[in-house]
Amino acid sequence: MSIAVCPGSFDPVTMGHLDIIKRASVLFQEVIVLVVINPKKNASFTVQERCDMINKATDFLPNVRVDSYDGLLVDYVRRAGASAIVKGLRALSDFEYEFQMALTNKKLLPYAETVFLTTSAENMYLSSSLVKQVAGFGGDITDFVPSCVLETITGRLLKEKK
Ligand code: COD
Repeated sequence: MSIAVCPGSFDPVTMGHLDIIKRASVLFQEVIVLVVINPKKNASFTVQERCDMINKATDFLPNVRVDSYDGLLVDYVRRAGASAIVKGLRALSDFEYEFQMALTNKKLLPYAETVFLTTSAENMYLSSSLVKQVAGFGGDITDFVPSCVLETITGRLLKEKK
């Protein structure tokens, strides 16, 4: 069985994330979307909220499940029996950081491959921080996030700004 892990902060999930998850679900028999807890990052949504939103947004993908983790990614990948880590690449600016992580992960767990999926053109500019910035000022984020979680995200981010 081919299992892939799709890790990230997902604070919050965007259409860019969803596109990568959807495309990974075609390539692998099982995809685990992993909300990685980074204590250094000041998150707007709790881990549970982020997992709930991803669960909702990926409800139509039967081979996708959501989990959270607080540790080294390769340890989770090994324990899950996965053989791949799926990442999205937006622009050259992502490359150096992603390249460094991919090489480190390869060193730590040689059999696991990092698979990069290039962003779809319409999501190239999209990031969770951009969503937070626009929504925080009351801007329209309808095209940026899955519709089923739009209200949760706008509600929270507007309140946070007040
Ligand atoms: N289009 C395509 N892909 C996108 C888009 C978009 N618009 N937006 C985001 N993505 C991709 C990102 O490139 C990334 O691959 C993924 O979606 C998640 O993005 P984020 O921003 O939610 O998550 P990050 O980049 O903050 O996640 C970093 C990790 C949590 C994966 C990383 O820090 C990690 O692996 N941490 C665990 C600790 C560890 O093992 N560290 C050593 C690693 S070498």
